[in-house]
Amino acid sequence: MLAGIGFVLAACAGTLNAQHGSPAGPVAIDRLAARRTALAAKLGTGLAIIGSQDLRDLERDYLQDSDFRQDNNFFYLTGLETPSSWLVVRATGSGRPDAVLYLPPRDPAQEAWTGPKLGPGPEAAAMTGIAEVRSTESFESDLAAWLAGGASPAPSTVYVSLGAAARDSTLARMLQGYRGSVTDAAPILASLRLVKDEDELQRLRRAIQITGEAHREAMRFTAPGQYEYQIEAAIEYVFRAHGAERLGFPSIVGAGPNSVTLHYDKNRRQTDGDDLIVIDIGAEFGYYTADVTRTLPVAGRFTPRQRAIYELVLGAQEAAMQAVRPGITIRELDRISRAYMDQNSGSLCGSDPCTRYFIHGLSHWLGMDVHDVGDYRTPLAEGMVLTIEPGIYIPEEELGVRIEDDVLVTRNGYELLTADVPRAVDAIESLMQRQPEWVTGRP
Ligand SMILES: [Mn+2]
Repeated sequence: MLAGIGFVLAACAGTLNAQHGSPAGPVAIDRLAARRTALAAKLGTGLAIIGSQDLRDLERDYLQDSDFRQDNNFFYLTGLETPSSWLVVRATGSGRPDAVLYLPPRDPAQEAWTGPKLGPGPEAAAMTGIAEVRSTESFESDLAAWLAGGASPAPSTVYVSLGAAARDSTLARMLQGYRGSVTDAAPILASLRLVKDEDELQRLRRAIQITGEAHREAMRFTAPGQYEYQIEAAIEYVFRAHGAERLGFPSIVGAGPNSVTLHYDKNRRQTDGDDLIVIDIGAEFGYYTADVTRTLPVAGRFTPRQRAIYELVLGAQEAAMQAVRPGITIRELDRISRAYMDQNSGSLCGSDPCTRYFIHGLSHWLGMDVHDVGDYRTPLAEGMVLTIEPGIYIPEEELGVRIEDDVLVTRNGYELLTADVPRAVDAIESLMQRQPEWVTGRP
């Protein structure tokens, strides 16, 4: 880290955008335009204000691009990673919505530290398909004019997605004199994001592929005596080597007693040959995250007891998965999975079925957030992506099993996006006999 000498570099041309060179590439502008049109169609006579994220000040005064992640709603509608920006969208009744993008003016002194930033101008217009790009300096006066009506009728409702929470008071001040209603834009945006378009599916598929490769490496790599963090390191090496820019969530690598803690992510234990290890991981690629869990026998072979519990969980997962099709709800899938476990537990967990050890929900939506936005009462429809993840956790035996896969709802059923990550006992055991390919040696 350099010390703070106040020099100024002329900003270089080109590479004006934080996402320039992103392994995922830019979002196609026709996709972005279609998303804004879909949003406008839900606004009626309202107006939407969508804020971006601000830079994070992790190391006071030394801002770094790598700390920055754009707000999901702002990225969804603009494809931009520019901080401290606003998007305003309004329906016009003529098909094409009014959209105005506000970007901060460029700041050469700051750019000397954090690199060139996209500013207001034709380049931003070309990247987003939004013809009207202005400086954030005119945001407040423009907004006042819109709220007052100006050339067109005043909006009946203002829908707000803040992006950065810190701007709550600023926006509240700007909206002070406004006489219509102000409401949260989140439910509308969630309903749009729940059904993935082609660009989103491409990103999700890649995130899932990378996560699958990391799981296969973890199967080859894992051996007794390793620390959980060493397995975590092998996984995250594969993520980064494939261009994943972040973790979708902290990697959960929990062996033995830690396998029964649902969100254990300290990853400190030294593994033992008798352990099962629950590995729940997701690479983030181009703002979309995978979420895939496998449970392995650290020694490479399941004991008969571990195998019996594992296969019960697998059966409960299959039962739910086979039922995935448009029209069914997550609540119904959850019920199918528990009914399977009720009927197939035998005496594995004593006189009561093992279902009492299945202590979390079966599914969640997946997308830009690992627990993605969307109303859980919504019946499944083509283009939605969800996880299917039953589990059994028996603390008194230090025995936890979770199996989690990612499923795309299709017109007639589903596509298993995680099909190439071994799930059957034999497939896992045979891959565990192999040597690691990405990370050499077993520390
Ligand atoms: Mn999950």
